[in-house]
Amino acid sequence: MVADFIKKYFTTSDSITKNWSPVRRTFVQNEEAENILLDTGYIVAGRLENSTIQKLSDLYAQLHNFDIVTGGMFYSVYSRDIEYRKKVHEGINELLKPVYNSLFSDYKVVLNSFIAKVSGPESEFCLHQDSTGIDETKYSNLSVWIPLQDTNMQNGCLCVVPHSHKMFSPYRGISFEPPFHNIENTIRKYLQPIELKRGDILLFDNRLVHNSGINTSGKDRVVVMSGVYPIDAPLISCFKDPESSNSAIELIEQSSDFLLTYPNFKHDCHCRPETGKSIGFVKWDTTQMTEGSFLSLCKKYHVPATNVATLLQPTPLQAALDDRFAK
Ligand SMILES: O=C(O)CCC(=O)C(=O)O
Repeated sequence: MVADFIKKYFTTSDSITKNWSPVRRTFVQNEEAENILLDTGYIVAGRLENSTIQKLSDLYAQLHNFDIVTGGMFYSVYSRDIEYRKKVHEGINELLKPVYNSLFSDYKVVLNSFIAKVSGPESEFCLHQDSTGIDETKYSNLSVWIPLQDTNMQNGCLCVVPHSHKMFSPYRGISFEPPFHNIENTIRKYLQPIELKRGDILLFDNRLVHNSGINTSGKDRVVVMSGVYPIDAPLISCFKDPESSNSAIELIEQSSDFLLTYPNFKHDCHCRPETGKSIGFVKWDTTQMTEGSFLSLCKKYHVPATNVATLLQPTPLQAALDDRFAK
């Protein structure tokens, strides 16, 4: 199937950009919500009951205790303790299954996780799009992001560039630089902070360019994040040889528990995954988008510049991540 698509669309890099656009999700029950997701890339789809928020907070407290003055981002999915990751996944699943059953149908949750932004100077999370996890020529997935306390600019709310899920590539991976690397300072000006109430259920297209700023609140900012896929969609990961700028992108099909069991999402994450089955290669134009092209896309989709860029200046941590891709 992937091979057919490659033949049909991937003859030149121009045809790729012209022909690809995000596919409508069939698993979101509310059509209007899916229209908004397809259009802007995010929507708040209700709020959890207080008792569920409390139980999620209790589960988090049972399993974690951070005491780090510099602050930082901690993802349960980065842990190499697979039993802990499964405990987090299953504990959250038990509490959120009824909620997800009311929002989605014919879906699967490939990952439930906690993300803690511990207050301190090293707690920024860099500007990025999430890696491809599905064949985006056939399907779209989404992320559910639920804060366990109100989120705002002080504690590092999520910030997104609306409509940016339509602007770049269906092939993204940690082993190759994103096509907006050279224009990050421009993109930052278009970040929209999404300030939420405790328990709000944010659905977002994880192709949106997003980040979250430093937590200066003095308290941990904790969220539950879930990855939701169409039930029949295989998981894939993308790998590109970092040594060769012209190399094709390899598509690797992974088992359905990949996000729960793969040990290297943080350690050695730039290496080719040791697991999975190679299902083909795509030649994708990975040249950098120009500032002019990005600004035209913002104009086309009516994305306004915001005033938050100055509050989200790259920190030393961001600079170190940027250096990784420096030419
Ligand atoms: O929770 C956050 O601050 C950022 C989460 C995020 O960007 C991600 O997991 O892709």
